[in-house]
Amino acid sequence: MDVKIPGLGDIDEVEVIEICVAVGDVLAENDSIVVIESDKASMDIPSPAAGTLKSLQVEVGDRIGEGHVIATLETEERDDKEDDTDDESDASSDDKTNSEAAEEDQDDTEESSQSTQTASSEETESDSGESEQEIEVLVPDIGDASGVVVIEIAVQEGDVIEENDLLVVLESDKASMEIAAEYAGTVLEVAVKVDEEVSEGSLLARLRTKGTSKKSDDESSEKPAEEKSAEKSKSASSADAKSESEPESKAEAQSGDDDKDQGAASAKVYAGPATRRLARELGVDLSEVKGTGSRDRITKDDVKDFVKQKMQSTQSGGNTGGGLPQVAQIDFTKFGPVDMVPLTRIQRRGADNLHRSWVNLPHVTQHDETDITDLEDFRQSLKQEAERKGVKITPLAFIVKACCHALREYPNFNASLHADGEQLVRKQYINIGMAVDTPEGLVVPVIKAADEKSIWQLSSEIAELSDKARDKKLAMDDLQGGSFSVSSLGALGGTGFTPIVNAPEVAILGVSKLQTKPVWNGEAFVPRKVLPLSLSYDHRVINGADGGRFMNYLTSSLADIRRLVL
Ligand code: CAO
Repeated sequence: MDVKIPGLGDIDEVEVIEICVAVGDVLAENDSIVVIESDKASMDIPSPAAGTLKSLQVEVGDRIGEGHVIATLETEERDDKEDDTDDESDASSDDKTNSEAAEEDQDDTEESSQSTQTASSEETESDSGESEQEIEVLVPDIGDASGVVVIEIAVQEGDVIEENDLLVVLESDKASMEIAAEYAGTVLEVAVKVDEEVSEGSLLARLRTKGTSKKSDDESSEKPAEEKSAEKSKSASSADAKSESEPESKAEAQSGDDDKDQGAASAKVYAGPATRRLARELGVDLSEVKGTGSRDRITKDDVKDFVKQKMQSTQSGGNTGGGLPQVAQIDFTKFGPVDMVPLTRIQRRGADNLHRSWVNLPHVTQHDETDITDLEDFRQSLKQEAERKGVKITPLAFIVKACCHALREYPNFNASLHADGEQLVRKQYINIGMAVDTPEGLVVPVIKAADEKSIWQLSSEIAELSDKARDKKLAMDDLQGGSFSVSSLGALGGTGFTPIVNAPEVAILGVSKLQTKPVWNGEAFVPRKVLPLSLSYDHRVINGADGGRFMNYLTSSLADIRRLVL
């Protein structure tokens, strides 16, 4: 099937400005093949059917007219027909149908372009003696396009505009078109909104003009009235891609209020409709994209490259707009032999989570110590009973229990900052995440409803979850729903560390190794078992005084565990 340039209305020649496909590509119906541009509009030429691109008959820069064959497509329908050698005539009639369709397109365009109109009220004379006219700017001939949407409005009511100033930009499936003012004057009304769907003849705006445009004056001296009216309409509503490519146009050069400037700025972007559509879908601001097409036109590939670059710089922790400098990539083999050890999936995911938390949350860590001599005496006294029950009881169960009490007392620690940054989501449940060191990396299973569990239950659940974590038997549910976390390095050592908050939680308690220390009791130094604690929190939610209060509550609960039954 030959793909041809469809009817172009009153345009004789267009330039091929972008080739969107390559020979051999498998195309879906309506995939863009090329983008053409006239002095009035740029337009995608879509594939009329699904198929494989057999050849391309044009290059960027070619100037071609209506009916020109731009590509040959092998459609599935055609394949079937080629298999059936008796049916060659069907294949040629297929082509004929295509060219007939193009002719029909052209007929439609010509017919509707004649019906384009700009209605005007009667001419009046202003106080200064100058003639004034009220002009209605209507959507012009938009060919067979459907679903034409207003994508930009460059003026607002009361604006004083010059001839050729941009008024609105429309976009259909096939083209974007700029509607410019034919006359200098004042905007009386903008009758549409961004994203509104319009069709041929819809009212876009009303203008009060001062006299007639220079162009119309010139034309009026040589053309009959009806012709003048039709051409005036076309001009006022011209799909003027020229102003996309020529930033010196009046609309763009004009300075004025902010809205207007914004409209003009976006009009400066030189890109075709498919590119604009893609940019909108991906949330890309085209004014940030550098065009590599002819005359710096932004192509679809430019938009994709822009997104790719953004993604890569985010993933590599590069300059993401947050001003984070990239860590230098160094070839360490220059300094000696190295081993490359792949990270486990858990390590990679953990690294992502920790990095995300670290860069997004302003962390503060507060350190304190608590005397858990009595707690330890009590724990030791439970050992035999624990053995009978088959439960190993460590300080961690008491620490989790004390945290639950502190979280009830200070609910802001058992919360998350809402995505809108304006609300705190306080959780009524208390689920404690527990950092577990496994050969595969760090995992954080969650003790659900920890506040409702006894020391025995907490002890057995801590052991059960850490065994499951090390045996890789945790279910998804075991890893979800935490509202506060505890990370205990007590069995390993250390006097304090900075745990990273497990966002979107807002706080985490780090536990280091208890040590027997001499503690002054008012009369003498006595040996006491002292446990170091480190509380990290999201400073957007919790301030230092809150942190201090939470820590005091926690240390006094652990120092005298009778408080946990209060
Ligand atoms: N001080 C001194 N001894 C401690 C202690 C502390 N703070 N906490 C625990 N211990 C003791 C225990 O009592 C136990 O001794 P006994 O066998 O004599 O009773 C021993 O250390 C081993 O305890 P454990 O580690 O088996 O059990 P736990 O309940 O203390 O901790 C778990 C369980 C899963 C938290 C732990 O095994 C673990 O994996 N910790 C590492 C967490 C981690 O990697 N955090 C860093 C994350 S990055 O922020």
